[in-house]
Amino acid sequence: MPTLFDPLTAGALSLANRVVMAPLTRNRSPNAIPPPRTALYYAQRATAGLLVTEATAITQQGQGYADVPGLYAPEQLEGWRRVTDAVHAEGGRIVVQLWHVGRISHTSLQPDGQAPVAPSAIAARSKTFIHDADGNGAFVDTSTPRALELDELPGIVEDYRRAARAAIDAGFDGVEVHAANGYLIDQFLRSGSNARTDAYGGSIENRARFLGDVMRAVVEEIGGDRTGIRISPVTPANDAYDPDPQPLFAHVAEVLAPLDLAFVHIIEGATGGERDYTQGDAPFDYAALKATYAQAGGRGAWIVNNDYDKSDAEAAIGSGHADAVAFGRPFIANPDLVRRLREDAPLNTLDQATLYGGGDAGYTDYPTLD
Ligand code: 8OZ
Repeated sequence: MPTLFDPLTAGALSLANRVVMAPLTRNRSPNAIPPPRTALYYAQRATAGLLVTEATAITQQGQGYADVPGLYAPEQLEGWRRVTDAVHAEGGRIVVQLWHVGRISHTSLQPDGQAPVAPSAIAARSKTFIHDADGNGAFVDTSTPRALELDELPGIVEDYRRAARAAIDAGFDGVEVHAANGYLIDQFLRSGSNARTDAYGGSIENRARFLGDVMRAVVEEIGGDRTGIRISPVTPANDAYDPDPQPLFAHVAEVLAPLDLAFVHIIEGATGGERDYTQGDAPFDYAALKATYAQAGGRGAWIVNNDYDKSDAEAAIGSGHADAVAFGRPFIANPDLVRRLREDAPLNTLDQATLYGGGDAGYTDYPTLD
């Protein structure tokens, strides 16, 4: 029976252990360019079996928050090259999370101050973080989006493809497509945000079509064995809602299965909250989802996430519930989390005040055991 500290092959990625660093938004990339300190931050955490970067916008239209990084301008890619070089120098593996926020944005962040785009013109009851007219940080309501025209969708799929290619060119070992937490792909999936009457709305098959288009384009470009996906079947994050997630995500599993992915990464329950949170009438059956994926021929590592501690993680891997476990907040405060878990060492506590925005404090200055 494997343990948390055994190696794992995930497609083309050979992981030294099964402790994954979850994607964590830190809002420390002014002008969407990861600064030099970001290379140090990820390199400090390179003993993780796999690092998944913070969500990274594939285009300016995909931006939804102040100071989050991008993957579409040369200076952004140079910033990421510093990161991948630093992580590889430490022997780590790193994939970038490809992000389009859809309606979770604000006109002030969009090209020419336009409305954000979404499957339908339904505003999210959600906040985002921007710089106001005086340059001060402010939490504001997300802007009402406009519905994407059918003929705009292939262009966004191409944006994902281009970003995947740029990621490999910048030295990443692969990509994780962000299909979770109420952002664009998830907005298409869930009926609460998708009221389309064309081939991308209505039935489960139609609502999952955009996800399939994006995943096939990325896989065609860089290979399934360097591609993963993150989903969150029941999270209410960013006003995500669907009354019947079990059949919806069973279909998603069937769409993903033929793509020979490196991994599927699942947020169980409410992102950053209760793991047993659910939407719909019954508790979500994650084992059934995994079984559907396997029966449909799905490959790669099954990574679970959300508030796991060492004993939960060992149990999940020992029972076959998962192949690897992603840790989020504990990795911010503990660069040497793998060693601390292995040695049952105490964990540093997270400083909430330095989570979003700022410089080195609460970013690169958390102590290791040495
Ligand atoms: C926290 C703050 C802003 C964005 C997600 C990318 O929830 C995020 C995010 C998290 O997936």
